[in-house]
Amino acid sequence: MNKNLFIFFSLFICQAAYANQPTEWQLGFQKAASESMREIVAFHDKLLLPIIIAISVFVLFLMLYACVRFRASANPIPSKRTHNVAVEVLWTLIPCLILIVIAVPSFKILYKQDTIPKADITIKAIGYQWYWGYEYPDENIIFDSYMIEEKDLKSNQPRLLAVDNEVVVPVGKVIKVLITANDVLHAWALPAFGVKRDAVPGRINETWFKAEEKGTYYGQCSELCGIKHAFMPITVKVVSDTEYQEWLNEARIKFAKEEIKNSQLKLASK
Ligand SMILES: [Cu+2]
Repeated sequence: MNKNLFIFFSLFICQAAYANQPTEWQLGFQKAASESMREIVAFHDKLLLPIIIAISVFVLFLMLYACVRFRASANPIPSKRTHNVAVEVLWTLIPCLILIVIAVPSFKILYKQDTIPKADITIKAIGYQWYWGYEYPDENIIFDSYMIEEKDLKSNQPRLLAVDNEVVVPVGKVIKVLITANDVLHAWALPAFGVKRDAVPGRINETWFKAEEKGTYYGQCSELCGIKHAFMPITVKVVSDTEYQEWLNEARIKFAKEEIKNSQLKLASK
């Protein structure tokens, strides 16, 4: 009974803090971990939600009012009115004004997301059926990132979200992400950073984020790409500068690009 009550109430109560991944009975957004996402959440909570609620309440009131005021029993002779210029002007103008009020901050946020600041680190994400491949072009690092099967999960790893090779980035740095695909359309999305871009074969899309807190952040492919679309998650690990350098040192060897490995082998054999 208590559990049912909890579930019932949690449907209506907005939970204050989310992890960096979806949670059970979640209704709102994940906790924002970047400035862009904070702006998106504020735009939704402070502008869209009040407008949605006001319009819904107003329409409900109009429907109830019309049902009572113009019911058949109180109006034996129905009105024959068909037009009312004042009302028609109002119901055209007011929605236009509402749309303009929404458009201005919306475009502001969109343009801000679209303008990529000077990048500290560039990574490239390539969508494949059905996993993600990553490159750090400046570091000559390349690796694939597969979902971990349920039977192989460790206790702290979430189902359908954890991957074998995570993307590692330092905290507080501008990360530019180049996104493309090798076969069909995919989309690289990380809700906590407010990032989502289509991965299109033969084309490179760009986006960026600046993580504000250390932690592990989970996202998923967000463009229906085939039978295993649900099984190509995205994991980004945000770490401190020194931890990132340590990871880089290991990754440069472990995930070295083939041609570099070959050239090293050639050098070694000489
Ligand atoms: Cu997909």
